[in-house]
Amino acid sequence: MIDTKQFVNELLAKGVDKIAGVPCSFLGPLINEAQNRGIYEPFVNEGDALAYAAGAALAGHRCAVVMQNSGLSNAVSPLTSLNELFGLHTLLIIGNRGVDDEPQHRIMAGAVKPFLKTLAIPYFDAEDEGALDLAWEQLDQHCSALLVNDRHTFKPVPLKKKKQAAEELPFRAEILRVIAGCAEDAVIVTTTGFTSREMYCIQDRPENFYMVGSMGCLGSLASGIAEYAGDRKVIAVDGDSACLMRLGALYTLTQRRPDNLCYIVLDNEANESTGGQPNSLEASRLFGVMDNLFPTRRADTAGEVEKAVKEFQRHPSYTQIYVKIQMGADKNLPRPERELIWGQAERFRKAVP
Ligand SMILES: Cc1ncc(C[n+]2csc(CCOP(=O)(O)OP(=O)(O)O)c2C)c(N)n1
Repeated sequence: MIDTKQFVNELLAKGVDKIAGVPCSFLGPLINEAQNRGIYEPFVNEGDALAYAAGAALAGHRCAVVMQNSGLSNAVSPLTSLNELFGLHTLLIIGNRGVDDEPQHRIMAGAVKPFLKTLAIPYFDAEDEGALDLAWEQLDQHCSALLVNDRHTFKPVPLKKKKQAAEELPFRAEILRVIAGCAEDAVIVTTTGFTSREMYCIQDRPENFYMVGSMGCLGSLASGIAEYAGDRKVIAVDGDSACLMRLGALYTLTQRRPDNLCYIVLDNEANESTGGQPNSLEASRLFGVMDNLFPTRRADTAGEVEKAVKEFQRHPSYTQIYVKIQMGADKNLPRPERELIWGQAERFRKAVP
């Protein structure tokens, strides 16, 4: 186990000013420690964090970038054609979710090391003796990576300034319950993390599709289903961080705006599924962004969500709903079984011809 405070002290001593990135639950303590010290820079996409680090390097400063191995794919373009190309070498700290972990991590978990090798990015297992020093030495020549292979690698650090729970806001599960209750035969697609896990617990059915990986792709996935599934209505439930990760997809979605699609964003201003890390420096402006792209219904209670979804069911036309929620989920929230995830595309296709 790595002493998280000492690790951050060592980073600072080496000249790192900031730790930028997108969270992974394996990196929770490290991000908490950085946030407690005011040196965490939240980004909504791993590639953006790398580009920021490149900018900092151009200005003579150094940032480390944190990400999950699933986020490496978002990071490849700036990693190879910005940070590496121009010698703006950056230390990556990668939460390396494992092969035997949840199904969505299997391929990337096995691919990370060969992939980094192909890119000529040296990597080190974070818990190995002297790993940080070795990775740091490489920065003269390359970007380099520390792989964090376990959720217990970093010693836990509590977050000092937890956000105040806004008691009047609904919880995610309350909203999902009303959506499930008025879905009728509509398809329900849910985003990465707690949203899919909660929907699975509330009401599992073959017409549900749990998009457990590919964070940020829900709107495009839902649009593909809606446009090819005839009159079948589609209700998509996204998270704010996931929506922000590929905000460009929302632009396209609002241009396509299939009549049979209702796209709902639940905004808790955080990455709750990986530990509640913030996704922005200030209060969310996502409603304004959504509303600018397409007139968006703001629903403040479960009852208002129900009303809006029922209206969509009665008179299908592209509908966008924004719901401000508070963080909070069952500590022992089950996950859909692996067999279900492996087989869910087949199950869905049979149920939604
Ligand atoms: C590309 C990528 N980066 C990071 C992750 C790790 N991750 C899984 S869920 C999640 C947070 C999602 O936040 P949000 O969409 O706001 O939903 P919430 O968890 O708050 O319900 C993150 C960062 C991931 N799965 N994929």
